[in-house]
Amino acid sequence: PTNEAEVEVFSVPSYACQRRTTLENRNTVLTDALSLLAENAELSAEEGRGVAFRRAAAVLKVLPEPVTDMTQLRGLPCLGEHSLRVIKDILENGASSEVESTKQSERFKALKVLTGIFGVGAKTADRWIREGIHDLQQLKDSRPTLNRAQRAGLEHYDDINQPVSKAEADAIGQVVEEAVAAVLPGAQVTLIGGFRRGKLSGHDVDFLITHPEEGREVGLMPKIVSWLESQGFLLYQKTTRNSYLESEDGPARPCSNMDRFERCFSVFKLSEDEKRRAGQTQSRHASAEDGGRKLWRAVRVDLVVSPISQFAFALLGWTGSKLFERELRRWAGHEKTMSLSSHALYDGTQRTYLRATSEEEIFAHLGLDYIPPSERNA
Ligand code: DGT
Ligand code: MG
Repeated sequence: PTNEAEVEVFSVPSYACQRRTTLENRNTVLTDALSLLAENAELSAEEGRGVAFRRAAAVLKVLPEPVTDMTQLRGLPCLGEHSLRVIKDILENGASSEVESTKQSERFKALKVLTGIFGVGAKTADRWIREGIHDLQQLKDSRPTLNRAQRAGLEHYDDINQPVSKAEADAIGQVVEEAVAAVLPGAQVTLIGGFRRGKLSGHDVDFLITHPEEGREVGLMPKIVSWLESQGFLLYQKTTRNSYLESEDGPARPCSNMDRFERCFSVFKLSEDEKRRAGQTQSRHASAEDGGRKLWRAVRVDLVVSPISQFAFALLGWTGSKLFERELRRWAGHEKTMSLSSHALYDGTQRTYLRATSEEEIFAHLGLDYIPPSERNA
C-alpha cells in the first residue's frame, strides 16, 4: 500500500489465483452486496454479469482495510462501472438502492426459494415463476411433475437449506471413511470443497476418493453407494459420470481414464448417533423427551472418485472456490496457452499433457506461486 492524499491506496494482482484470499474479510458489507447482485445475475441466466460482480467482490475480499473512500479503489483490477456505482452508493448512503430493490423483488425472492429445492435450477424456477408459482405452497398446490432429485429436495427442503457445520461434515467424513474401508481397503478419502478451505459451514459436504494403485478405483463408486444404502445412510443418490462442461471434450480431456471419473450427488441421513460417535455431541440416551423430535437431519453430500494419476488435478479442481477455479482456468488459457481441468493440464505450446502428483506441481507448471486451500477463498 502506498500513501496518497492520506488515504490508503491498495495494489492487487488481477487474477484471483495470484492472490491470497483468506476467510478474513474486512469489507463484508460491500462483498455481500456485490455477491447478491452476482447471485441475481446467475439466477437470471446472465452469467457474464454474475462473473463480473464475483470478480469485483473477490478484489475487495483481499483488501487489508475496510474501504471508506472511493479514491482507495483507484487502479484496482476488476472493478467495473456497475460495481463501482454499487460501492459508491453504499459508502455514501449506507446501502445500495439496487441491492435493496433486488432483495425486495418478488422475482428474486421466488428464484431463491425455488432454486433452494435440490435438483431445481434457474431454468425450472423461471418456468414456474412464469406459471405464477412463487413459493413452496403454490408449487405443491400446482402438483408439478418432479423428478426424483426434486422430490427429495422438496421433502428435505428445510434441512438442506440449513447450513452444514464442520462438526457435521466430520461426522459424515467418518461414515464415508468407514464405507470406503469396507469396500476397498487402502482407498483414501479427502475432504474437499469449502471445508478444505477452512470454512466453518457449507451448503454441502464434498469428498474425493482415490486409491494409490492406479485402476483399483474402477467400479468403486457403486460399491460405496451400495454400502451406504445398505446401512440406511442415503435418502437420495444419483451416480453419474463426471460431466463438467469443459472436461467433456477438448484438450483438457485425456482420452483414457475418463470413464473412471465418477460422481455421486446424494442426500445423506445424518443421525444424532453418528454425530455422537464422532464425539461431537454430549453422550445422551434417547428419552421420553425425544418423542416426536426428529433425531436426524438431511445433508447434501457429493462424492467424487478419481484415479490416482489425476488426483492432484481433481483435488485442485474440487477445492474451489468456484471463482478461484474459474480464474485458474482463465489464467491457464489467457496467460499460458494451457488448458486446465479437474483431470489434466494441457500445454498448447508443447502440445503435451503436463503430469503432476501434487497441487504444488500444478501451480508451478502454471507459473503461479503456490496458494494453499485456506487462501483460495476468492
Ligand atoms: P459450499 O458447499 O457452498 O460451502 O462451497 P463450496 O466451495 O464447497 O462449493 P461447492 O460444494 O458447490 O463445490 C466445491 C467445488 O467443487 C467448487 O469450488 C467447484 C467444484 N465443482 C463443483 N461442481 C463441479 C463439477 O461438476 N465439476 C468439477 N470439476 N468441479 C466442480
Ligand atoms: Mg461444498
